[in-house]
Amino acid sequence: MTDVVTYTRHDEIAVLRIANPPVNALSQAVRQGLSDAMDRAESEDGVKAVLIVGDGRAFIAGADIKEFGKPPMEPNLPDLCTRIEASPLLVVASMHGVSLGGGLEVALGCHYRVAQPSARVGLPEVHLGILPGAGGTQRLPRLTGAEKAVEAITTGRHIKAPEALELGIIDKIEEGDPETVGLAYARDLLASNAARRPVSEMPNPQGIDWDATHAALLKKGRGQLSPATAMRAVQAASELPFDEGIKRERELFMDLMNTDQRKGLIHAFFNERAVSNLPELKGVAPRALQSIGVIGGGTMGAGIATACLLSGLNVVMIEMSDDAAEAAKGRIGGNLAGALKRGKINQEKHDNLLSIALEVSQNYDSLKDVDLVIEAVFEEMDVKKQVFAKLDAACKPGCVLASNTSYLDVNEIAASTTRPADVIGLHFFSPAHVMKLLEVVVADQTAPDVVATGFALGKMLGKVAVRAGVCDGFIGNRILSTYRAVAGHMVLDGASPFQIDDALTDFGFAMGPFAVADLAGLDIGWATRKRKAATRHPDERVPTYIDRLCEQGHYGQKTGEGYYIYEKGKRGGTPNPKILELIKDEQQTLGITPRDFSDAEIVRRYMCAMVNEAAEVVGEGIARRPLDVDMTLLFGYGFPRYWGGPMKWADIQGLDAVLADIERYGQEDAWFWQPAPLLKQLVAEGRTFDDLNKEAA
Ligand code: HSC
Repeated sequence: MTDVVTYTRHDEIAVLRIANPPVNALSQAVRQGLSDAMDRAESEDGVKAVLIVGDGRAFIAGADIKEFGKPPMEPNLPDLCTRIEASPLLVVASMHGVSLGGGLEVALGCHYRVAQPSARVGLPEVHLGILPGAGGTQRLPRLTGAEKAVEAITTGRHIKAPEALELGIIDKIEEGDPETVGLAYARDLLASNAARRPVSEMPNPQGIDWDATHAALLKKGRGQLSPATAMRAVQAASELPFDEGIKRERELFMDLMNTDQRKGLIHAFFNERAVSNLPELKGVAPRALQSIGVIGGGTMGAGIATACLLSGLNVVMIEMSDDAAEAAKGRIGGNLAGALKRGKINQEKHDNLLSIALEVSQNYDSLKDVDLVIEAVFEEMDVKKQVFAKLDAACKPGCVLASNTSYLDVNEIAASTTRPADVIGLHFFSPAHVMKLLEVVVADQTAPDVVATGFALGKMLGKVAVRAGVCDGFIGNRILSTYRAVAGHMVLDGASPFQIDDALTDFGFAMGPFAVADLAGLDIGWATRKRKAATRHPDERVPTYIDRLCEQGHYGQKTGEGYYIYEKGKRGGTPNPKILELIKDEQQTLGITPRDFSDAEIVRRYMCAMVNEAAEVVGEGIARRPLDVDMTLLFGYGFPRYWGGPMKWADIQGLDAVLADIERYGQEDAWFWQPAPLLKQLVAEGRTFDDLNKEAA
């Protein structure tokens, strides 16, 4: 027996308790412990039933993800589930907290399942790029039917106990200590002479239209393989005897295990958690946070206020006039109505948030008691400085003064106050109550506990907070401007914006760069180009064909015309033929003979530009670790999660191959394609970005 599984006798019942904190993952020691304990229960006189329970906060959260990619160790999980199910004893699972992945599969290997009312179950393996590989795809559909199993397995969603009961996944809900509840249930079953009930012996579920479902899943997954592959395993449950179905599940599981997508998704899983673990913040307590000031009630300010309200913080919003205050209240009200509609809050909470937790004022004195204030006014340094001078005068000592600037110099903003140590950048992404990313921008003099407070706020709001240093655009927007630029270069050289958007959505991006530009408003890029024109390097290639469209008052989605034409009532747009004409004119003016691009070349150039700039950002310390870049792009820029982020993508391609391509592109445009020193160094040393992540851990 191992330490992580204990065995105790309660008359006729042997209790197997798993204690492998924090979430009872099924490590080799746990699997061995369960297997040994089953042997012991079966060999001891008088044992008639086995009860499996978990210690701490969960029954079992699944296979131990840290073991993936390492040589397999016996006993393997599918065999363990089969072994439990084949026991001549009556086997019961008493589930609390979460029973996920292999955890639910162990429970499905038991003959009966009782759960706490608050318990949740699920098979979330597809989010890790794999499928339930310990019989889940074969046993679950025998209980729920194929359609419900496909839905549960391909979404990986957590199912609450009442629904799990309705679906037949569990047999009973009972509140109380899980061991006490499980023992009582096992005793009842023994008293009523209940038979062993192996799910594998239940009839095959009826089939559904497998091919149509497979096609729909591929489309919905935007290139992600695991949901559609998992569906094929459920199909096997419907069409094959149990043992053959298990074999098919194993084959499909191994296929997925060997994919880059599995590596990318597991990288995302661990680093989504690691990103907020900053060595410099160990032992640094954040300042108290109860009430938040928000300056400016536009889309961004209203989104920030909504996020704070929904997380239980009081909000004081400052606006400049009665009309602006009313409009701000309206925006927040609209956001909260959305939360009400989606069932995130009830009517009473909605009303209280608007009438009690929110105060909209035109007077900075109303901020005197707030703990942290976030400025979300017009993106202009002078305007920001004026606001910070007022905040400096109005806010109490120790109040954190934050700017939501997306690219301005936070050091300069901080220097305009008498308390630069209290000043920080908190860069939200629009809509701020929806988007998960928060860049915590640390200026030269920002105090450590102010940084810790930025991360604490991120956690309270359910955001993925990433530490960034000060530079134009911080981590995300700085990298964005580089890969956006290479898309422009490819248009000048012959790829159409529509081909580029399609190639990148096929790669897995939520949207291509030109559709994004339409959404953001073409006037924004136009203004930036005008502002930067005077200081632009002579070798920098900047397409200006789109300015002709802006001059005619077409700014993208908001005016109905941009790269695409948008018809009222229709989702998405259709390519605007004018664009190709404008591009042709510019190519002629510049003397460019357009050439063909393959989709693969488009993706490669786009990704190489992204990785090269990201390596600069890490090399300069703007991002501390490559994983900070990966999480920024995943949670703020629609980067496909199954690639893990641009740095993980580069590691998977091989950094030497990425560098070689950058150097080759540099033969055409030496100004743009300058290999980042960090990239060159890693290639010379034979190391990867992930090595840097590990060294920083
Ligand atoms: C699986 O089960 C595969 C099987 O179907 C088949 C295998 C067959 C193999 C066949 C071979 C022939 N493992 O999230 P938190 C850590 S795949 C290891 O902050 P919360 C986590 O990293 C698995 N570690 O807490 C963190 O560590 P840190 C399917 C795991 O309360 C700590 O626990 N299961 C782990 O917000 C706390 O986590 C899943 O996908 C695991 N399985 O959420 C479930 N799970 O403190 C994944 C967690 O060092 N887990 N950790 O940072 C979750 O969804 C969430 O962690 C919970 C807890 C909801 C469990």
